[in-house]
Amino acid sequence: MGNRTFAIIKPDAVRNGNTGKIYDRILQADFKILAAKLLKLTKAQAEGFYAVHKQRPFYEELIDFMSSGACMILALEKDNAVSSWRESIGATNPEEAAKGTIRKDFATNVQKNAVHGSDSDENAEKEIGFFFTESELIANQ
Ligand code: IDP
Ligand code: MG
Repeated sequence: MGNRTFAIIKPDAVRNGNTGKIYDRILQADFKILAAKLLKLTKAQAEGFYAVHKQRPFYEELIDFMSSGACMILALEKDNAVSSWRESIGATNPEEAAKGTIRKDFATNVQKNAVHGSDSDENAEKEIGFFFTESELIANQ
């Protein structure tokens, strides 16, 4: 069993029809999908998930955006899953994201940046636990 990370295909990417293409990137990078759920976040869920950013100037707009439409939420497994997924998605701002990264190819701007990725093993476990029960991680059983 490898490490786990948490990913979201954000509302901009789902709306633009990029879910399948982003799934391909996930599978091409050898991640195992432990669980996946299509979910429209409530404002309260988005606020809870991004509570760490509460003081940032973009927080309110981020909550509105993240609760504006369906998200595909995913628990992923791979050796060094957190750093490997961060490498696959690229920098927060797509203008700074490396060539071939998901954000470079699918993001609209720094807010509507197509995907989320956990930033540490500790946060990955917290984020997976925020949206999934252990028994929902069915590929793990
Ligand atoms: P990350 O998603 O690359 O880890 P964070 O700094 O954790 O980046 O920010 C969380 C999310 O908040 C980003 O993915 C993006 O959607 C949004 N965000 C970050 N910085 C800005 C900004 O300067 N303006 C608007 N939205 C931002
Ligand atoms: Mg972050």
